[in-house]
Amino acid sequence: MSHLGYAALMDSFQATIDADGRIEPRDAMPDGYRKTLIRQIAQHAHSEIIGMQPEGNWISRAPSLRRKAILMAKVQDEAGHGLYLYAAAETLGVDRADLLDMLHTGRQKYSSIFNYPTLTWADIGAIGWLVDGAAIVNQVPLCRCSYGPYARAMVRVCKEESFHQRQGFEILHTLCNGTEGQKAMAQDALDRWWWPSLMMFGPPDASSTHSEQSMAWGIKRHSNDELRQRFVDMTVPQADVLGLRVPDDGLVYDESTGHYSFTEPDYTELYAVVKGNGPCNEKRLAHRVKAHEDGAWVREAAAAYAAKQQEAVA
Ligand code: BYC
Repeated sequence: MSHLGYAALMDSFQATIDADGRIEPRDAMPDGYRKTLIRQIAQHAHSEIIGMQPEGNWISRAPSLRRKAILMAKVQDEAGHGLYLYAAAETLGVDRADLLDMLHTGRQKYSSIFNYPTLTWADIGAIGWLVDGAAIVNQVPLCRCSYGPYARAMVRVCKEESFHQRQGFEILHTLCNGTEGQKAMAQDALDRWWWPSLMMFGPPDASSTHSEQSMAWGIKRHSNDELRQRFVDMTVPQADVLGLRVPDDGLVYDESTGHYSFTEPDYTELYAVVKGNGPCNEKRLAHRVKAHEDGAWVREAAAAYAAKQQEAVA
C-alpha cells in the first residue's frame, strides 16, 4: 500500500469517527485504535467468564429451587456475554485461544470486582444490584461505541444485565423485609460491596491513562468519574427503598447540582487488586486455568468432529 493510500484511509477513518459513524471490521483503522479495542474487549470478556465464579459458588446453596434456577440462568448468561465479546474481539484479527492464554498467564486483566469473596447469600443480591448495576451504567454508553461489533454485542448484554440487576435487588428486598438477621446480612453485604463497586469504574479521570484517547475515538463515551457519579446518583435512592445505609459518612445530596457528593474509594486498594493482590486473585485464576485444562477434551472432540464433517463434504 502506498503511503498516500494509507493517509487517505486514515482520513476516511477519522471522517467516520467525526460523523459519529461506525467502524466495521473491514474498515481501515489506526493500530492504536485496534489495540485499545482488543485490550478493552478482551478484559471485558475475561471479566464475564471470571465473574461466573463468585456467583457459581452459591448455586448449590441457593435458599430455594426458584432461587437456584434463577441463579443458574444468570451465571449461564455471563458465559454467553463472554462468548459475544470474544467473538467481537476476534473480528479485530485476534484468536480467542491467544486471548485466553493472555488471561491465564496474567498478561491481560479482568475486572477488579471479581477478586472479592461471596461470603453470604446476601452477597448474591449485592452483586446483582451493585455489580450488575455498575455494569449497566458503564455499558449502556458502550452500545454507542464507535466499533460496530462491540456496540452491537453490548445491546443484548445490557438487556440481560438489566434483568440481573433486578434479580439482585429483589433478593435484597426480600431479605430487608425478613427477619432482623436477614436485614443485617443485607446491610453487611452492602458494606463490603459498596467500595469495590465504585472501583469498577476505574481510576479517577486524572489518573486514567486511556480515557482521553478512548473518548476521542468514540470507544468510551463518558469518563470514569462521570459514570461513577451516575452510579451513585442512581443507587443511593434504591438503598433508601431497601432501608439500607450506604456506608459513606460523606454522602450528601446537593440540591444545587442534583447530584450526590460522596467519598472516593481507596484507589490504592484498586491498584493492589489489579496487580494481583486482592483477596481472591490467585484462587480465581487457578480455578479458570483448571476449568480450561479440564475442558481440553471438549475442544479436541469438537475439532475432530469438524474435521470429519469436512471430510464428508470433500
Ligand atoms: N479492574 O485508563 P483506564 C460485568 C485498568 S463485567 C481492573 O481508566 P480504561 C459483570 C485498565 O485496564 C465488568 N482493571 O482504563 C460480569 C488500565 O490498565 P491497562 C467489566 C482496571 O480501559 C459478570 C488501567 O487500569 N466491564 O460487569 O480506559 C457478572 C488504567 O485505567 C479497572 C468492562 O470491562 C478495574 N476496575 O477504563 C456481573 C467494561 N479499572 O490495560 C457483572 C468495559 C481500570 O492499561 N471496560 N483498570 O494495563 C471499560 O469500560 C474500561 O476498560 C474501564 C477502564 C472503565 C473498566
